[in-house]
This record gives sequence, structure tokens and C-alpha cells, in this order.
Amino acid sequence: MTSGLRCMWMRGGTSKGGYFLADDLPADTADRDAVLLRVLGSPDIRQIDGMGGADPLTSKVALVKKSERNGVDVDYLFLQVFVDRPIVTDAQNCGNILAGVGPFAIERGLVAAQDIETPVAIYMENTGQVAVARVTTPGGTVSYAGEAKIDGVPGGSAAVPITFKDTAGSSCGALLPTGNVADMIEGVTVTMIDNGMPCVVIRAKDMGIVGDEMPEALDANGTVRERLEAIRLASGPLMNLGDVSEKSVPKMTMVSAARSGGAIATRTFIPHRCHKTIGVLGAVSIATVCLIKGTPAHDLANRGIGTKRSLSIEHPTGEMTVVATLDEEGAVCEAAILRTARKLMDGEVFL
Ligand code: NQM
Repeated sequence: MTSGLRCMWMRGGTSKGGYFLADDLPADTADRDAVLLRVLGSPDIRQIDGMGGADPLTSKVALVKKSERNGVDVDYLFLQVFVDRPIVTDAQNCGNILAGVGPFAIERGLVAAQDIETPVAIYMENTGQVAVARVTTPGGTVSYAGEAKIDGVPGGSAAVPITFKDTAGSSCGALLPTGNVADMIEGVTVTMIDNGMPCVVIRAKDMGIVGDEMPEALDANGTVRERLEAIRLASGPLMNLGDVSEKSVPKMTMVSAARSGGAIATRTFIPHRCHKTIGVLGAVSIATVCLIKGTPAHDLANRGIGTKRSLSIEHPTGEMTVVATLDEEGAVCEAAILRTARKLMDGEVFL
């Protein structure tokens, strides 16, 4: 039997994946990716021979190491392991898996826990920003138990509030990479935006859907999927992302008026399957697009007033609230969201 590889399996927000100390994996990228494909069981739509859950949301990896940056505790590299293709990509960030990074870093001794709560400053290597996660640590030990609830996860857990700053243009170089609030692609008005996650925003009705369909129905809708992919492939180069045929960005978000008193309703393809909820940084980008006049989302959205806006982004299984702080020009300069995380397994995975 080959020797095992130390890892922790965690739920981070509404995603799930393997958390590794970066030094426990091969330094060479090709070797590292081969190991991770084997660990997750890809490529295989069932991931039957690995730890992956046969869904992009459960086929994720976090590599964590102590940071040498000023004011930062740990560096986090997110890797998306494709389910059905032999691809491991660092071309996107993940704010859900991020929710488990603070607890993992404390559990592995990379960060000293304080009593009650421990702030962990996390450098997100994929995009180059710092997020601060506050981890519940009564008596200096991580606690996952609590009453905080997030839609898409049953039951309650300890709250992990996360704050993001300066996420505009994280992957595309500019908040609006084409310089326009709206563009026409494949005959449809879209906004290409990146406030932490590159997203293409389209009105649901322009895609021939109502906007409150469940993910299974949208996944089964070949016409919508094909049109979205054509728009996505055309958007990639315009967003400075190059050829995106083998990338998991940009995400494709179809918006319509809120159904449950929130800011807006969303259905997001990530990018080939419909998300059961919405990504964290995806939600930050969508909250931001709601506040920009002239985008497909602006007039549909309940935008609130003031310099701190609570924007409830509705998704297929509930909502995610983004608390956006606006600067003097009305641009979003900080965003905060609530997540939870849970340690599921700590041990060794075998290759
Ligand atoms: O946008 C899914 C997720 C994500 C990413 C995806 C995420 C984010 O729900 O920050 O969290 O969009 O691929 O984990």
C-alpha cells in the first residue's frame, strides 16, 4: 500500500473539499495536479475512485501555508478539480472553501488561537487580495458548533464572518474589464464584471427563462446551456481571461427581480452546471453589479440606500446577504458575508 497524504476534509460554506498544508503536496505543479486528480477521483462523472462528490461544488482543494507577508497569517491557494476532465485549475478563487481556511490554519498550528474569537488574515493567492475571517475559538480551541445558519446547509454552526477589501478587478484587471457597463454579445445585453469573481450578468428573460427555475431544470435545458457557453467563450478574451474553454471562469449569472424580498434573484452557471446556491465572491460581484447604473441588474434590483447596503442575493435554495460598504464615489470598497464551516475528517488520503 502506498503511504497516505495528510489532509482534512471540510465543508466550507456551501462547498466541500480537501484542505492540505501546501508543503505536504509535490512542489512541481504537474506532479501536484496528478496527485489531486487521483485524490478526488477525476476524471469520472461519479468520482467513484476518489473523495470528490461528483459535483464541482464538492471537488475542491485548499492549499494553505504560513504567510511571510506583513500583516497576513496564511496564504491560501484554491484549486478547482474538474469532475469529468483531467483539469486542475487555479484560475478562480473560492470564498466558500475560504471559510474553512481559518479553522484549518488554527488546527494545524499555523495561527495561535486567542480566547473566544481569532481573526485570521488570509492572502488569497489566486487573485492577490487579503480576506479576514473571524473563527470561534472558546478557550483557544476551534469550535464548529453554533447557531449561525446559511442557506444551502442544514442546521446551525459557529459563525465565520469574512470581510473582503479591494477585490475589484481581482482576475480581470478592472471591475468592468471592457470599460463598459454593458456590452452586446451574441445578441444579448451583458455586463462583464469582476469584484472578486469574474461574472457575466444577463437578464433571465433575455435567455428565455423566468429566473426562478430549479438547477436541475436549467441543467436539463440544452438551449440555455449552449447559449450561455457561446456567450462565455466570447466573453473570456474581452474580460482579459484569454481562452476560457478549459477554465471555470467567468461564471454566468442570470438575474431577475427578487421573489422573497431580497435585492435580486440569481441562477448561476459555474460555468457548465447551475449552482445550487451562489459562490461567495460571485455574490459580491452580483451585489456590485446591482449598484451600477446601466447594467442588466440595476433596474431589477432593490438596491437600498446609504453607504452600507445589505443586499440579499437570492439563489435556488435561499439567499446570501452581502454587506457592501460604498466609498464617496458610490463604488463598493468592502464586502462582508457570513459563512460557516465544519471539520468532517482529519487523517490521510491514499493514492
Ligand atoms: O464565488 C462556486 C462556491 C463557488 C465559488 C463557483 C465561490 C465564490 O460556491 O467565492 O465560493 O462559483 O465555482 O464554492
